[in-house]
Amino acid sequence: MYMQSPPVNSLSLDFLTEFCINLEKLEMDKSCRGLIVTSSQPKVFSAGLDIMEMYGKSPEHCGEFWRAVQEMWLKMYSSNMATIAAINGSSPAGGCLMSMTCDYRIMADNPRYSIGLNETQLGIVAPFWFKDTIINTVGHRTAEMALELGLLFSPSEALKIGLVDQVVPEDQVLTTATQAMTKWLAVPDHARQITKSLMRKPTLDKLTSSREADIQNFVSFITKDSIQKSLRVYLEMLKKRKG
Ligand code: CO8
Repeated sequence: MYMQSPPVNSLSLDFLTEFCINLEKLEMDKSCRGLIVTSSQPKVFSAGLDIMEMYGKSPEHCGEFWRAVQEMWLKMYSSNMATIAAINGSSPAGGCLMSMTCDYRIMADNPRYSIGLNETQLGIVAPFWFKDTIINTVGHRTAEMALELGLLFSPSEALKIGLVDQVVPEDQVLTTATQAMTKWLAVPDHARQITKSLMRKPTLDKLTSSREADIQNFVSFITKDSIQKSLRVYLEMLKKRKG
């Protein structure tokens, strides 16, 4: 699946809705056993959640948006398909989350690209299921430090802490992903799927059983004046950096 939402594949409500519809189609297609997610945008895998969906929006809109973010995570993290993220560009915050929902991550070896959960740098807090996902990926201590400091890692640093599984030259990301997929698909589907569920179900169940409360938490947090101010400052910084 190629993500194609210029300029930076930010995860807007529309984008997430379409992403989930396509994912569901593939999930129901019994002939599709594996999914490689990549970006057709140069330099960026995904810039994470679309900040404009959280800035200056009504509580109702924020709630609808957050439900779509939850849905993407739930569908990806529980997918029956073998999933590989071919990370051919930067992947901050929600982009990092999306890649962590996959079974395997391959990143382009370009020191200008970065990946990580940088939420605290924006003055916002990654919710418990973002935290659980990164703990499941890199372990508790590394996750704690990465989350508190809002660290973005270069590909080689990400490889070192296990945030990605392989770093390869930029032009080999997709071919390497295809080779890796062969390995994942060599395992009988039912055995791989049940094992994946054993590993991930407790984490998935936590959100499934508290979706509404999580939406309420998000809405009351993100609509606070102080948080809106942090988002404004961050957006201005993004524009300034560009200039
Ligand atoms: N949302 C909306 N717009 C964005 C975003 C975004 N996440 N990222 C970039 N843009 C915009 C820029 O403002 C710019 O807009 P314009 O053209 O109008 O000036 C345009 O996209 C292009 O951006 P850049 O010029 O910066 O593009 P580059 O190729 O130079 O850089 C990067 C690409 C590295 C992706 C860079 O844009 C970047 O660092 N973006 C910010 C990434 C980020 O911090 N995302 C965090 C989003 S929050 C999240 O995902 C989890 C939130 C959890 C919520 C918890 C609350 C309780």
